[in-house]
Amino acid sequence: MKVLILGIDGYLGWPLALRLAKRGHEVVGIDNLSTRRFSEEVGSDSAFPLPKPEDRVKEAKKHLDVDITFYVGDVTDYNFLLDVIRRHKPDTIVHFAEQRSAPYSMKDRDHAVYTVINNEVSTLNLIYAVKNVDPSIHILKMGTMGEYGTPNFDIPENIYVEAIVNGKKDKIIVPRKAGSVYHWTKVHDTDFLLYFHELWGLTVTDIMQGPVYGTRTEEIVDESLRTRFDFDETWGTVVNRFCVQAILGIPLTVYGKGGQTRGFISLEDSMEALTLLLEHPPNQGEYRVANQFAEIYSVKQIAEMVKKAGEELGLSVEIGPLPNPRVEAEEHYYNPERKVLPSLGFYPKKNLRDEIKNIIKDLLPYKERLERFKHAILPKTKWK
Ligand code: USQ
Repeated sequence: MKVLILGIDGYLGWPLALRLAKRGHEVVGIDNLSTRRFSEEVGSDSAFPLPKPEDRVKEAKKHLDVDITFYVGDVTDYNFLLDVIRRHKPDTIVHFAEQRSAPYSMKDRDHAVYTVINNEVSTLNLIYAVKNVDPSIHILKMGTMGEYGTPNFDIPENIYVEAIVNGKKDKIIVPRKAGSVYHWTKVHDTDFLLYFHELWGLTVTDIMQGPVYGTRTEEIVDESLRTRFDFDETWGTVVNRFCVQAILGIPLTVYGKGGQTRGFISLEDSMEALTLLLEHPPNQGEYRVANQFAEIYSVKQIAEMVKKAGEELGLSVEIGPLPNPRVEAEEHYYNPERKVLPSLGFYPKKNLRDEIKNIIKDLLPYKERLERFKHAILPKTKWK
């Protein structure tokens, strides 16, 4: 299979490139390196120093004997995207090339507008490029469980659901209620993808993924192959942040009551799930939704697990609840359906409890580097 990964330099993009290349697929990627710049903008950096794109490709060749083509460029530049697709004729295009931070999108008007323009234009460019070059290309799009918010119903794994509105039954799109400008852009992506799928018969997998955690995948066999790892208030996600806080002796920043519940997945299992979805595409012209997570936990439960794991590794860890800088339900029902991935043979190989220890162990050698960016950890971005 030939796969084009939009966003190849990111937390998920790079390990997916390694995984697919190692499995014998031809891998081409595009990235505008924006997360590197944006993490600098908030006074932070990846916990693991990142090689330049050309060095990443060389290290992949050296350690895994794979050839990856990496273009530095912007997917919001339509002609550039079109050129790459025409040149490489991929069977599948993976779309990760979006601004993926909720806090970044909530900083102010400029950051909200940037997020909307980047995310919507990249998705529309992809849709039009696929239609113009080859409408049979499978689009695998990274969405988010956060499109739905935290409704009081079991989140289905379909695009449509039957509903009775004012006494009359109809098929409606599963209701969505996002909790940040970033999350709303993912809702709009789904709306566009569905609309153009129905108009032009595009083949789409829309993945609804929960927060990802972890440092390891099977292909990361050398420090030079590591994927970026963020832990600051803007780019870090909760599990990864708590592990760094445990190392630096910062009380774990549980926002509000800590009953916020999400479906988590390890980096390794995310790679496994993505590979299954890529290697088992939907039928031509089908729109497939996949809820991608492995275990459901509340933020409070995660903090307790990180505290326990940290203490077992000799760290002294406190939990320090903070007023919630976000506006979100802090106690709620959460029960998303998950059938598509298990039907393809997916079962999670990792669990949060064990992976927390691995994350801490992998980060401990970088403690001095983490100290340098300590000031970027406590939350400053407020939703209100
Ligand atoms: N949280 C804390 N303390 C922290 C950081 C986060 O209590 O120090 C809480 C948040 O308030 C939230 C939950 O943990 O309730 C998850 O926050 P997060 O920062 O780990 O994740 P989120 O902002 O939701 O976004 C991340 C990724 C995003 C992806 C999403 C999946 O950045 O790209 O779409 O996870 S989901 O959460 O299912 O929407």
